[in-house]
Amino acid sequence: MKSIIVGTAGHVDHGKTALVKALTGIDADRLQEEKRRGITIDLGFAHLDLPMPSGEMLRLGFVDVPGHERFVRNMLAGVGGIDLVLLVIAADEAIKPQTREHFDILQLLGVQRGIPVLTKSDTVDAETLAVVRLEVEEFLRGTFLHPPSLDDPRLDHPNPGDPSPSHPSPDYRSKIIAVSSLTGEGLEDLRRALVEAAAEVKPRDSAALARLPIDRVFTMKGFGTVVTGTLVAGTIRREQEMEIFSGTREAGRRVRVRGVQVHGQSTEAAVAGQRSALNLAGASTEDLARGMTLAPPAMLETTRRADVSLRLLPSAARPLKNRARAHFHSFTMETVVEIVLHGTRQLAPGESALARLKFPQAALLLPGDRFILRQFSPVVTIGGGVVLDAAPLPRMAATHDFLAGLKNGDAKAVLTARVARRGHRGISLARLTAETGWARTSIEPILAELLKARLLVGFGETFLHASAFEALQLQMVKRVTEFHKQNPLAEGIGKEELRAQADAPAEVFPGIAAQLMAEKKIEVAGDVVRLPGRSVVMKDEEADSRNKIEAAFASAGLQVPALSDVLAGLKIDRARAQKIVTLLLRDKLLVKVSDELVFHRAALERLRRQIAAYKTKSAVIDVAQFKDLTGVSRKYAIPLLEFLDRERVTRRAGDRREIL
Ligand SMILES: Nc1nc2c(ncn2[C@@H]2O[C@H](COP(=O)(O)OP(=O)(O)O)[C@@H](O)[C@H]2O)c(=O)[nH]1
Ligand SMILES: [Mg+2]
Repeated sequence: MKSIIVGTAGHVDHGKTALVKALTGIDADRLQEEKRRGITIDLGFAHLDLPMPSGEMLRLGFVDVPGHERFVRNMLAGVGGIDLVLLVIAADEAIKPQTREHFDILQLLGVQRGIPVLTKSDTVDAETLAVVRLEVEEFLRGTFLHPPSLDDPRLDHPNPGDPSPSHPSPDYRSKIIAVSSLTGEGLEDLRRALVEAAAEVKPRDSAALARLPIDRVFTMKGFGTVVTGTLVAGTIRREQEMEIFSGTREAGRRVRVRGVQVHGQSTEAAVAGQRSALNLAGASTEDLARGMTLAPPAMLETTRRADVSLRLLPSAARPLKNRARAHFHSFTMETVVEIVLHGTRQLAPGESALARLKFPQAALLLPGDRFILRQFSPVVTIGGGVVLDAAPLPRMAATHDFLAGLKNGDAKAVLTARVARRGHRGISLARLTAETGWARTSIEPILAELLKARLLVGFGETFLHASAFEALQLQMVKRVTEFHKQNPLAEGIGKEELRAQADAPAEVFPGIAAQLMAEKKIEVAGDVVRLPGRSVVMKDEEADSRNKIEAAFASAGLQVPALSDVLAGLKIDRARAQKIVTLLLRDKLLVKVSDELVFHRAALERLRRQIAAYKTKSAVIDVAQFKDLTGVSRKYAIPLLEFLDRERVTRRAGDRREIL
C-alpha cells in the first residue's frame, strides 16, 4: 500500500476542514474550542483509502491546517512533511492574504505536487466561477501548480538545491477542480485527481535513518504517553529504541516504542510518508513536546550552526540584513535564528544567497531539510530555504566552494566533498551518517565505489580523500627526514611521535606506515620509523668519521689540532660530528683538558709515564722543564699541568710542581 501525506492550505474559512470531512468523513477540528468557534486552530488529521488503477490501495493521510493568520505557526508545523497539497480557494472570495502566504510557504518548502481546489462552488454562478478560475490560473502561472509557459527561462536550468520555486516535469498539469462540500459536486473529480497526483509522488526513503518530528503529545487511557507526527524518513518498528532530540534538554534521552499505530490501526512498523502514532515507554508527556524529534539512538547529532541556501520572497517588505534575526520553522520545530549572509551585506527581496544560521539552542537538522523564515514584527513569512550542511566547519570563508558542490552534487559527489573537507584527518563512517542522515547501508556501497575508483582511501571505518592521503604520506616522510637531520645519532623517530607530528589519525597511521613501507619510503623497526637504508648508511659514515677523529688525535700526540679543524674535514654534518665527539669523550677515548684542548687517551697515558720516569731524576718540575720534557709550547703546557694537578699526578707548589 502506498502512503501519501496530503496537506491543506489556504485562507481561513475557505472550506479546508469541510473539504477534508467531505472526502474522508472525519472532522479534523478535534479541539473543543475549534468546534465552538468553528475555526481550525491547530493541526487536524484524517485519512482515506482509495483504489489505484493498478488495483493497489492508496492511503492518503490528511493534515488539515489552520488558515487564520494568527495560526500560521501551527500551519508550518503540519506542512513540513506533506507530499501533496490541496490549495483551497473559496469560489466566493478568491485569492486572499493567507492564500498567498500559504502558497509562498509551499513553494519555499519545495512541495512538488498539488491540486488547486475551488471550494463552495455552490455559492456562485457559473460565470463567477469561470472568472475566479481565470484569476487562480493567473496566480499559479509558472509555479508547481500550473504548467509553466514555454518561454519560462527557469525551465532550462533546473537546480535541485535551489529553494526557488521548483518545477516538476513540464508534462505535469494540475487542473483546477471546483467542488462543493455541501452538495458533493466535483468530489469525484477530486478523488480521481488525488489518485493521479499521488501516483507521481516519489515514495520517501524508508531505508534512511528514521525521523519523526513530533506534532502532538498526549496520554491515552490504558496506553500512557503517545506522540504523533508525519514520519519524514525511515521506518520505526515496535519495540525499537529511539532517542529524543530537543533543543532545551541535552540529547541522549532514550525511549522504547511500545506500540505503533498508523491511521488509528496498530501495526508492526510505520514507514516514511505515514502519519504515525507511537506509544512510548520511558518518557512522560512533560518530557515531550511539539518540535522535538525522535530518531534512532546515537546516530544523529544536534547543531547550533547550519549552512543553508536561502531565498527572500519577492513580496518581502524590506531587504534582509546580514546578522538579522528571524523566526525559523522546520518541520514541527520553531526557534529564532541569526542569519549570517555569505559574502553579502544584505539580500534584496526575490534574491537568494548562501548563509550560516546560528541557533540559540541545539537543533536537529539534516541536509535537504527545508525551512521557513518569518519576520519578528509584524510576524509574516519573508523567505525560506534548504539546509546544505548542518555540521559546518568554523571558518565560513572556506565553505563557499564546498556548499556550492553540495548544492549540485549527487550522492557520490556529496560524500566525496564531505570526506575531502576533513583533509588529512579524514572522517568516520559514523560521522558521515550523522552529517548526511543516510543509513550506513546506503552509504557503504557508494564508498565502496569511490574506494575502487581510488578517489578515496579507507582505513577501517575512516576515510580520506586520495589527495589528502598523498599529502599525509609526503608529510610523514618529510617528518622522518627532518628528524634524522636534527637527531643524527638516533636510529629513527618514535612511531607515536611521528604520528603526532604529522597529525595523522590513530586509526589511519598504521595503514599509511604500511603503505610507505611497501613503497620503500620508510622502514619500521620495532617502535622506530626511519628512512630506508638509514641504519647501514649511519653505521658506515659514522664509523668512518669516528675513526678519522680518533686517528687525528692519536697521531697528534700532545701537539693536538683544534677540534673544529678536525670536524671540518669530515663528510658528515657538524651536529652529527659533535655527537660522535661526545660519544668519544664519554668512552674516555678522548679527554677534554681545557675548553679548547682535547687529547687522545693514549697521549695522556704516555705523558703520565714520562712524568713518572722524570720523578726518578727530580721530585719537582717547572713549566720550562715540562716544555723540554714533552716538547709542547706554553699554550699546551699550562693546561696540561693543570690537568695533571687535577688528576693528582702533580701538585702545584709556587712556580713549580711536586710530582706525586
Ligand atoms: N455553501 C458551502 N459552504 C461551505 C462549503 N465548504 C465549507 N463551507 C462553510 O464555510 C465555513 C468555513 O469552512 P471550514 O471548512 O471551517 O473552513 P476552513 O477555515 O478553511 O477550514 C463553514 O461554515 C462551512 O460550513 C461549501 O462547499 N459550500
Ligand atoms: Mg479549518
